[in-house]
Amino acid sequence: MSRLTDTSLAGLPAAIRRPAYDRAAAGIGIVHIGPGAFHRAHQASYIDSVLEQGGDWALSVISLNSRDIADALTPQQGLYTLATLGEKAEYRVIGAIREVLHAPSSRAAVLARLANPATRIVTCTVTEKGYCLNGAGLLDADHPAIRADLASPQAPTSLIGWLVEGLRLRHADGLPPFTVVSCDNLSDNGRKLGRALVDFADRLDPALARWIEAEGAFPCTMVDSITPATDEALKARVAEALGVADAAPVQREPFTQWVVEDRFCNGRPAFESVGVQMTSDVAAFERAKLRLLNGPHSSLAYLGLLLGLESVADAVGHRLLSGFVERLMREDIAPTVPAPAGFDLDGYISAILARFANPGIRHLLSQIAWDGSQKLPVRLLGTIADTLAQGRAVDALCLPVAGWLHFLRQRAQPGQPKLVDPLAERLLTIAAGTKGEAGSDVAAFLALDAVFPPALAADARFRRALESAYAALAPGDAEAVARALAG
Ligand code: CS2
Repeated sequence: MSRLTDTSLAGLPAAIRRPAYDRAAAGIGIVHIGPGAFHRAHQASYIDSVLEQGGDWALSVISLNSRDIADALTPQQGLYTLATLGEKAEYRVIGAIREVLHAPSSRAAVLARLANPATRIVTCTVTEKGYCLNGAGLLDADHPAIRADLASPQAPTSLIGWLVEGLRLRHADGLPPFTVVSCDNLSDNGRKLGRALVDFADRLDPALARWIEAEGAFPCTMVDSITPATDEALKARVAEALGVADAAPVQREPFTQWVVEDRFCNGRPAFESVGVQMTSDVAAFERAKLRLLNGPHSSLAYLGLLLGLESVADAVGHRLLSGFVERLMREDIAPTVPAPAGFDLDGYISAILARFANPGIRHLLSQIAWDGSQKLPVRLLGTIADTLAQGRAVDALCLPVAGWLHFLRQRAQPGQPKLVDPLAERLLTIAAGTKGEAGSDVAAFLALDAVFPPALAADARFRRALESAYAALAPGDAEAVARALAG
């Protein structure tokens, strides 16, 4: 079967949407770092729509580690298929990516792209761990990648190192900075990234840091679209629908949302004309999404895995688990979420539950369970701290946290799948030392201040509730888990 390329576009079945613009004429104006499935399913599809209206806003995408995406997309001239899976499947070939670079093997090209006057915006999706922040959300100067980049700033490896080196080159050339747009699930993502960049630059050259601070822009954003990882089944479906082979298709649900703080320092496309919500304050959207979608997602993942379930659809099909999570959303999480103006919180919750139940996608709980140490603080622990401050009980909210602890204990057993988490080694060491006794096990985990803020860990109400939840979720005993969920 031939491969998806510019020349195969014309022969695709008529129903397949494809770039309705001259790709070769669209200049690159945006660099994206981290072109994983989420970026290609979400942001790149908005940019594809932008390009339909004209303008030099095509994407150059840069992988910082793996070369898989570059290997898959380069022979396809950056083209790939987005499958939107709802009641029926729709396929769209996205043409927004004009250049694909693997940073470790194309250093000069990456720096030239970052320093190019036509580059006006740099966006990124590198997941929570890619920011190298500490528990307080500030640059972790002890992080090995940050230490290495501070020692050789002109040979960067981390997101922060690459961005600062790109900005330094622009400063030296008398160019304006690019706007840096974080598109990861972090609260206050733009502010945190901006602070980390200024802090890093300050350690090298205070004048550069002042310039970045004064001239740069770091808008906060909220991104949302459920995007299960690409698998062989998707590749087969896409090949069948298109009649050509695509080595890098992506899949997502029909729902997609991108809320962006309107704070750009070097121009931007007319995002609002392609469905992006531009606003002066993203915080309320961000909190609603992290707490009401991602928090429940992680809860379904850890509790669902304890029950032996595999996908989100399986988990919401489990009566006790879905009842528990819905109560958690409406009764425990919602009171800590100040709704953005004109926002119907109840409707938002119902819509999320319906999205979780989408039978068109198979989203693995094991995928959502990745990187718990990075996700739990923003998804659940902030809600717990706010609930305690409001003087309300945290028993239900502690159940998914306890679920994560049991998940870690399971992963520490011989023969279990590898734990995907940047703190895997420390987590598994703690988990391997636990004895199945709630008091001492919980104490051992709570001492991990990279995950549990010390003030929260020291709160006796939290500790007691977490101990009871931990004791209630007897591992391997699905009935005990069911009893705990029933409350
Ligand atoms: C999920 C998210 O994998 C996960 O942890 O919770 O990726 C989620 O699907 C997206 O944030 C939805 O926008």
